[in-house]
Amino acid sequence: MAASASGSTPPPANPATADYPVRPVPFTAVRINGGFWQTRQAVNLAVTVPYAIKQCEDTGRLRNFDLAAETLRRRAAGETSFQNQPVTIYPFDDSDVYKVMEGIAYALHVKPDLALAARLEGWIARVAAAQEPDGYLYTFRTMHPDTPAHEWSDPQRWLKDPDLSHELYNLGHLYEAGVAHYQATGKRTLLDVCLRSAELLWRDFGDCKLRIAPGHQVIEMGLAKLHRVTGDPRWLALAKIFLEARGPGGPPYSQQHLPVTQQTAAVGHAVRANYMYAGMADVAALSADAAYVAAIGKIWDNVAGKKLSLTGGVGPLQHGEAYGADYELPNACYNETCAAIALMMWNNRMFLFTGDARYMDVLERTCYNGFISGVSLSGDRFFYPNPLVYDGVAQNNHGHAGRAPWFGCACCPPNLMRTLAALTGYFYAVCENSLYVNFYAQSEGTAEVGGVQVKLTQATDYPWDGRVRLTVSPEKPTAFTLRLRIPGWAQGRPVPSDLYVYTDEARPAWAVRVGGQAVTPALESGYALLTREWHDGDTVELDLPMPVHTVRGHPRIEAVRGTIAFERGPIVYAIEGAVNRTDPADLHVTARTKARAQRHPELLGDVVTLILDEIAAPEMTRQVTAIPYAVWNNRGLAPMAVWLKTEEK
Ligand code: FUB
Ligand code: ZN
Repeated sequence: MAASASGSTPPPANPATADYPVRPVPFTAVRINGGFWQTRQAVNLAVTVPYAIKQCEDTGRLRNFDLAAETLRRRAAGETSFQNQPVTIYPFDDSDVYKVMEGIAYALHVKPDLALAARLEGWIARVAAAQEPDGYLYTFRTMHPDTPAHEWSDPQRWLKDPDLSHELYNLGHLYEAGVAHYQATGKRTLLDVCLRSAELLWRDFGDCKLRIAPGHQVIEMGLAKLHRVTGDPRWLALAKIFLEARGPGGPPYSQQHLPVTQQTAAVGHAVRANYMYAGMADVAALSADAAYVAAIGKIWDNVAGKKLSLTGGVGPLQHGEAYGADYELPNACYNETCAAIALMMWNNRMFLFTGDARYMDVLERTCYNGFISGVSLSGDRFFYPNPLVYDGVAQNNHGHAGRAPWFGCACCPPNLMRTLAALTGYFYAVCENSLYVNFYAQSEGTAEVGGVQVKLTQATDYPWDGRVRLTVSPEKPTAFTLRLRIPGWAQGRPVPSDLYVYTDEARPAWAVRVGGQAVTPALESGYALLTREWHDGDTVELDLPMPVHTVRGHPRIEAVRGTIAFERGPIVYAIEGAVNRTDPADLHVTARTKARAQRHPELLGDVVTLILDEIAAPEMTRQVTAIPYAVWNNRGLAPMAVWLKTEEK
């Protein structure tokens, strides 16, 4: 298929129809217009997007594409031994450019910007110029074709992908960007690059039956998106080929130890793992493969029951950036930002399969804690690992103490940027005559239920206040079931397992009113069901009380024995040494400790803090202030802890 520089090629013909039973309301149909996520999204657009663009340009990530293009040009012109050297460290640096492009595409939807759109087209032209005539795209090899430019790649294409070449990983991110750009602009400039690349994959892996297991997953989700947007069954078949190529006998690090349908626990590199589970969900949804669903269901039970940090982070081991053994959840954990993002993707897909709120409960926990912790309030400083304890000095953030301006291995910042730009895609979903409300946030959106457009307006100060006023306005009176997620935390369960429990007795009841009248809806799979004929302007008021909870970990989590943590609503709290003039490691929660919530509009971008009275400190009892975990290290370096020792041993 020929590239279209003008972007005037007609749109793909047959978008795929078979898919998840529950369909997400696209992020483009929902707009955040106040509160917590508006602040974070505004900073993302105003600061993080241009910052990530500049980093890709200044660090040479984009230049690698020009160098590859130059090699192609000069060799085609007869300089047959011409080669360029990459100007960055890793062969997967191409993927950062693709993730930033995807984020820009989403950002253009949230806020149209002609200059940004033009800049993106300029980048696309540079990427397209680096693509070899047969569709191959991987700058480190193309610019330096005679011998490997990096020890991770082989003279032959694909052969080192099961190990570390990241050729297919880069393409997975390229495909996600190409689809996002096509959907944002209607232009095929990047999609055509993707399709030329996918045609090559089909020739090599489909027709020629080369079988290798991608060393770093994400190509599966990328191919599923290509399939969705084009309706071409080959892209789905390729995704399945790549999944079926895994195991037995390969390294657990990259989930190649067993065939995917025989895997029952989360192992190895957490980003690879979670991307694979999400990819399996996509392939299962698009091809009705029950064996995949059964496998990821068991793996999910293993993660939610034994491998999830309180902050919703996963992959605690620095060595291998990996999942640990059951209950191996150290506080000085790794919990890469990308692993949190991948976990959100996977949980969203589990929800779309089942319509069960527990997956959204995990997604929410990750989102408000171990995900958004990855970017500073200023939008230009980042965490790669997201530990639950910090000593105030360690250079544990890939060589930096505290939040870093960027990384040599820069997977996390652009991943965070693209996720935040499209966050509203998690808010609502539809299945037949049911409309699911998963996120509570000041916003307005439109969902289509049974062919009828339904406008949804939320007025709320969530996550600081659990009262939500939802106005439901169908374009004509329509009967359907509104499913309001009643978070596990509002039902006395921090997580959908026994991994963490609340130790306090506070269990205030949640309540719903429709048109001002109290109702007692049935609860099904974590949703309060409101079935009626809805009329323009109908109101639903949800009240999710937010007492301060104390949390204890499962006795088998060694690191948190004899400690407790504090939560309120979906927010996990941390004690930061700077304001409290002490190392949280020296503090003890006593039987007399009382916690109360206090709103601080002027602090840390507007937060609710917890005032903890009667905390035992060396030689005295005192008051300390806990802040939301996600905003720690926005005021300089200081020790931090989520889990505090209790007086009783
Ligand atoms: O290997 C590519 C990316 O770099 C991974 O997703 C991250 O964990 C980091 O290792
Ligand atoms: Zn990362």
